[in-house]
Amino acid sequence: MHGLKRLILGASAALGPMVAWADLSWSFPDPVTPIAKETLHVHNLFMVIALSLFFGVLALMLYSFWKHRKSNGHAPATFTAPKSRKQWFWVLLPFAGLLVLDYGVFGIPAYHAVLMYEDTKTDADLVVKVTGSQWLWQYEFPSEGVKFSSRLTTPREQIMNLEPKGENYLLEVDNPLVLPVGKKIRFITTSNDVIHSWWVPAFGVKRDAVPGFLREFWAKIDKTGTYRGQCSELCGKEHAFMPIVVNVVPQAEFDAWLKSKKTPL
Ligand SMILES: [Cu+2]
Repeated sequence: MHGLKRLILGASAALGPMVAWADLSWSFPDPVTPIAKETLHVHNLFMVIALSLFFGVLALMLYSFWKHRKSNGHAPATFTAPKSRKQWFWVLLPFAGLLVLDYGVFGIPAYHAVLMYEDTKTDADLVVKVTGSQWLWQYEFPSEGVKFSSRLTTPREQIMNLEPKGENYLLEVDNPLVLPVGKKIRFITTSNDVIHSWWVPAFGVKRDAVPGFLREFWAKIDKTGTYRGQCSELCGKEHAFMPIVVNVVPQAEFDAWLKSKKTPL
């Protein structure tokens, strides 16, 4: 069989099952905030461009190897550097192309996404303070005087493999954070002890909770539902056991929940 043909057949045999296996649970969760949508868009754009470049260059190289092979009468070149204008042009063209890609095609959307991520100062409808603690999360609505903690409820038996694991294994808590849908929420995060990190993938936000510092991020969640996340900064032996659960509900339901949290039991 011909070398190139064999190579193409081999590559498609290797990639074919991968495409069939590409199950969406390996992909990103559905984005529900402007930041999550923006970062997913940026990711997809970059991937398409980077993969096209990769396969384009690879195809050009393979074609060149095959076309200029020794058995076809080709001898190695003797020059060591470009000399003519035409050679310099072909040397500098990819370099210029990469500069445009990096600073323009990739740089501008990436810059826009970072600016958006940091836009916490203006027009927030609600402020939530998130405090990481070994090994639970504390949530506070400072202007409402509401404060509570949120702990893992997965039974130890499931963790020790004595019982079958539940549907939301290690992603379930006693007191989920409740937030209103469609409102700009400003989060302020800090920690009581070591560095933790508050991360809900569907919101597209992940921010370290650093002791002695206040850090910020924001989310405007478009869809009601239950969203789950985890501490994503190694914070000690129970790092895996401090999940995040957020119930996003309509404003009226949120108001009722907040009122019930204010009432002393
Ligand atoms: Cu932690």
